Amino acid sequence: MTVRPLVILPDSQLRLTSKPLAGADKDVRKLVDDMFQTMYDAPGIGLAAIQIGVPLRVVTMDVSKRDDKQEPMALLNPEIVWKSEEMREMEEGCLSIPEYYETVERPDRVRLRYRDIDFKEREIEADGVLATCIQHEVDHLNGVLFIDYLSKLKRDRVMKRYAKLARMKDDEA
Ligand code: GNR
Ligand code: NI
Repeated sequence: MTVRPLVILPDSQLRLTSKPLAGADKDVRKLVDDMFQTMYDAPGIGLAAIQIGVPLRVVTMDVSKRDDKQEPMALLNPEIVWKSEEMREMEEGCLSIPEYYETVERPDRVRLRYRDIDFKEREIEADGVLATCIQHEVDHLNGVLFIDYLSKLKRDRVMKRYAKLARMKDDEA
């Protein structure tokens, strides 16, 4: 198990469409292990494989509260098959856009079809934080970021700030 470096905005890998898995072999298990390690280390409540530079449709998640038992979930080839008409607003953040938070409106509930770590097909219905997180992670698999739901003005401002931070880092190196 290894903590892997996170891909940060404005890295163009974040805009890739991730590829579906054909099965869950040893390499996929290793990827999922590294993703959990990286996600808990950050810490974050979800992680898409592209955030560690792997363009595969793999998501890890754990939305359990701090003092409760951990609830690790690994989702392979996740697909949202239903979204509620009702919407909810939540403040979102992203490990690939560190220390930036904004409110995003999304469907309040979703139904998700996915494969588990044994590649068995499963379906769950989610609401609350889990529903928000699922949508945020599935977006990553399609190259979509939560800042895409903000006004162009806000998004441009964020892009500029992170481009500048990346330049400052390059200058250090
Ligand atoms: O850790 C995370 N917290 C979070 C909070 C609100 C909505 C979505 C998220 S996901 C984020 C981790 C991340 O970037 N996943 O892709
Ligand atoms: Ni994210």
